[in-house]
Amino acid sequence: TRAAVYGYPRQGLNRELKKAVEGYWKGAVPADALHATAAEVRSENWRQLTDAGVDEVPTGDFSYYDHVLDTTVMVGAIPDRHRAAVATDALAGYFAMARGTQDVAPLEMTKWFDTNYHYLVPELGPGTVFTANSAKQVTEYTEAQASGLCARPVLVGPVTYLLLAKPAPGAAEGFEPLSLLDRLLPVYADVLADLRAAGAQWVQLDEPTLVQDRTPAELDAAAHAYRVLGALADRPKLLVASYFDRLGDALPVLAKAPVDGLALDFTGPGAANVDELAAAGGLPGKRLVAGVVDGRNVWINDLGKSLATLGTLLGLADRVDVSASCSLLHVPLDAAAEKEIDPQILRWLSFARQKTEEVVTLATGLSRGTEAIASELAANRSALASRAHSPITRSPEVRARVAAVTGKDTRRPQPYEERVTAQRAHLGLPLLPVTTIGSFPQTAELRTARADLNAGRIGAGAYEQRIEAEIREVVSYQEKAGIDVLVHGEAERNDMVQYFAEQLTGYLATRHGWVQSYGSRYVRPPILAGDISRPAPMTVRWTRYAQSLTSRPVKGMLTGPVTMLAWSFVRDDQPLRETARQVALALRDEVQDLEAAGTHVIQVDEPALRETLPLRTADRPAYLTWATEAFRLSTSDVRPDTQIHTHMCYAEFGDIVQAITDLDADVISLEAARSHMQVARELAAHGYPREAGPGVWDIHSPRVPSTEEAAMLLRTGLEAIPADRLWVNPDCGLKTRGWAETRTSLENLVAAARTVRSELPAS
Ligand code: THG
Ligand code: ZN
Repeated sequence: TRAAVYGYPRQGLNRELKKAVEGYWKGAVPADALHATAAEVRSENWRQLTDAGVDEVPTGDFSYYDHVLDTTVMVGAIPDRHRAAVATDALAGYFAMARGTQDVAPLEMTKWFDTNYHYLVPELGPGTVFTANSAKQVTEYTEAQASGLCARPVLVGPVTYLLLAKPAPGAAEGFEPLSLLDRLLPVYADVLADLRAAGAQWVQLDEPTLVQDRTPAELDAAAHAYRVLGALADRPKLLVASYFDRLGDALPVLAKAPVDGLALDFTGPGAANVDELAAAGGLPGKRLVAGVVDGRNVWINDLGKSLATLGTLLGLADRVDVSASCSLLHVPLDAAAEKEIDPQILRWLSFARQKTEEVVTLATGLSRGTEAIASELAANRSALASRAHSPITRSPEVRARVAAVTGKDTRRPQPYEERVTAQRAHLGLPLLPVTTIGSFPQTAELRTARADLNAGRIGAGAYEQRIEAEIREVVSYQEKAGIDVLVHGEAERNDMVQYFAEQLTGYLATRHGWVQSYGSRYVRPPILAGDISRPAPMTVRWTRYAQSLTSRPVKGMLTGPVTMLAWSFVRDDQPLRETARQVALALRDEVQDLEAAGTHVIQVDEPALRETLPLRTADRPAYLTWATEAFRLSTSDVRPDTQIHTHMCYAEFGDIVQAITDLDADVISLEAARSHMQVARELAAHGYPREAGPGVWDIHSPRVPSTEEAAMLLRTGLEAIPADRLWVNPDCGLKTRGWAETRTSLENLVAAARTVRSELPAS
């Protein structure tokens, strides 16, 4: 029995890689120095893994930006517009594909399954010519081998690579990247041969797209791919890995394929793989790598339970090895670095380093018997018991309150038709009212003030004065600009999820718990560790202050329960629905307090509603039911004339329009500028019965929209949404934009609203 890992965090102990990469972009770090930093991170990672006792370390999982982009380079699928840059300077060209340049657009970025990692979408067309470029894979393998390690290169598998791709610009309607499989397989064959020549015994091919619903044709393609690769004469042994869910119909396909091993996820919904594997007749003659340690959450493993699973699996395969369920890329590096977390709670937590140790312990237990790991098992049982019985995870008050929730608590008492009349009378807004999503530019001074507060260089009083000064500026600017529904600008928040987490009991913040979000950008997701309650109001002070400065309505700004869960590490000891209800009740109290403080417009953002959608369609209705219910639980206890807004970003709403309707918000603002009001049409097509503000300014780009351009978008919007239901707003919050472009853009938005209002027939 061997202990294996598929991937490890890439940033280094102190995010050295981020600093080197961003330094290289600025011209401050030469390419050589960047390469040297990268090599140090890799060798430190391998050292940690081998010190912990891992028998097979991964190579090729490391990346300067993204491993799917690395695969695009490996197979030579460079989009035409980037070819010249890549030919001139491979490293600069690589980053040009990731980030774009003045002249050339980057590859599109999207979420890696249902994680918070984002990958760069390959663009493939009928004319794509694949060529093998195994240099990165071979170099990293050779590097590990030279350190005397047993290494296993990890590649994105060919089927997954094609299924993650989108048709290149100009590809014919209906073109499917998967149709390129027979052209891609020879390139994989070349890479496998190169790795074999370099000495690799095993190579791992990751096929996580096979855990999603796949058509029979796609399953045939997978069978074909592994028939072809399996039949190669000169190849390493092939381990086909899947993760994030059960394999379902793909399991018998891979079990029958002429490959040497499968790696399966046995955590969460992947637990169903045990029965599916048994039903498929097991893996006679093959190696099974069992992902029994959850690779994407931060809780310690139940070692006894995992050993039982492993024991069952021993009867189903020729040989069983142990691993985490997926790459450890999705968890922070080291829980031991969190000196500020209560040691009683810290023993419940397991980050990449600790998960590696768990994998090794389980492999030892499986091969040498539980006596060999007796002390680890005892410590594990004690930590699990402490978590199960802690007052932190079991608050009788919170539990009683959640248990008392009834359907009535999740419905606004008045139908929408009554509310809209009361709200219009109360707010007295013009047609096409102008608002923003909530945040205003986070200036360097604000960030300095927050850093000064955290370092104790300034006191809370001085910090609060600084925030109030910023609010005064933001409010007076919005009045002058002619905006109708104002915001306070969120100067006091850095990451909104972190901001709320810090104020809720039961939530933990980490100090070093960085996880890669995309490229050089990282987040520190807070941890939903215990039962959630709100000891005191969280936002009322700032919203009330802003409202005291103006007679126009100021929106209260909150983050919704689904997004709070999606951008945190969630509890694994109760259903998500339960955690969502706890968070929703805390937000419900905040909504109440905002209303009592005179706030008549309250926005509860759910940018993550779409991205948390389960991978398999069969699991989606249950998710959407609890998700929309949690939103309503937080927003339904308000007067009819209090207007509830919500906001969502990163488009693709088509499949959740019904869920958006089920939120029962009065107004929704959506990202739309880049999809040219496609969103407005989608809402209209589904008969969305509420007010909506499809964004008319793409805030993800530094371009300032002209008045005429914004007016055109509004006119298009009016074709789908009637004038008395259309709002005017940017796509998203403005915190990443500068003040200069924000001023011009918002003034253009107000001018566009005035122009288009004047074109409306008098009613
Ligand atoms: N908050 C949280 N999770 C998120 C988002 C968020 N996940 C999805 C999406 N938004 C990810 N987007 C970003 C955008 C910017 C950054 C990270 C993720 C970013 N990070 C800073 C960096 O790496 O330099 C660090 C920020 C910090 O100091 O906290 O810029 O909005 N929770
Ligand atoms: Zn947004």
